[in-house]
Amino acid sequence: MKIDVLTIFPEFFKEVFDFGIIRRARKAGIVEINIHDIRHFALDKHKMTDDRPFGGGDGMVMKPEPIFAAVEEILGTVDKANYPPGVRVILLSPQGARLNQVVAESIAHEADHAIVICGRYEGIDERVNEALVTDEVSIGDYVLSGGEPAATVLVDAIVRLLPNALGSETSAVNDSFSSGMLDYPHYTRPAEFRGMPVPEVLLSGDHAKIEEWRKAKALEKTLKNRRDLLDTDKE
Ligand code: 9D3
Repeated sequence: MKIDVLTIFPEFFKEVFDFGIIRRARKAGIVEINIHDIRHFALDKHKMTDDRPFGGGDGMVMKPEPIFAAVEEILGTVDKANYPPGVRVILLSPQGARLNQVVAESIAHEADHAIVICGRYEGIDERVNEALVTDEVSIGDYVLSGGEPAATVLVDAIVRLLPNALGSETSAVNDSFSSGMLDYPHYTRPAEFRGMPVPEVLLSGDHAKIEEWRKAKALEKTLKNRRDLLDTDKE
């Protein structure tokens, strides 16, 4: 899979994709991640990427021309109807559909080329959305300063789902949200730490009882922290 990130802060991504699963996936050729400076595609001599909003109001809006130019150079077209199959142009915006595991899976499994556009300022000229974007995505209901931190989250969620990205020691099958339930609590040595013992059942060697305990604890935690995951008709 190829992922191209468009940003006015390319430095933001200097090291963030250089660790763990993403680093290994890049080294193994499972994913190629390129960061592009939107300013590089600005047309005017001052390399302006933003301008004042038509209709008035506070703040600045990202201009369409540099983003169209970037997508045209990367894809060879700005005609959404004729994008090659497997192309997704993803706009990260507070107005997007909320990212979840199903969205991440649909991108990881159906796309071989993702262009990720990071917004800044108050927003992006809506013609970018209309003409270029296939998926408008938010990572949740809180305010970020821009799309860049959201892009790191999206890329991470996608890359770890690519075939062979998770070495043999890890598995995506048991992940929270795949099961619709949060994970059970984990413990390692020492068996007693600062007066806090590990639950005795985990030391018992009784695997049926351990399984039962883990299911109960997962349910308990889900009820406490994420009641919404247990609702029968979600979203
Ligand atoms: C005043 C209205 N605000 C929109 C809700 C303005 C505004 C806030 C934050 C405009 C842009 C931003 C920057 N955020 C993102 O670009 C963003 C984001 C987010 O803020 N939360 C969750 N997901 C995302 S994805 C991109």
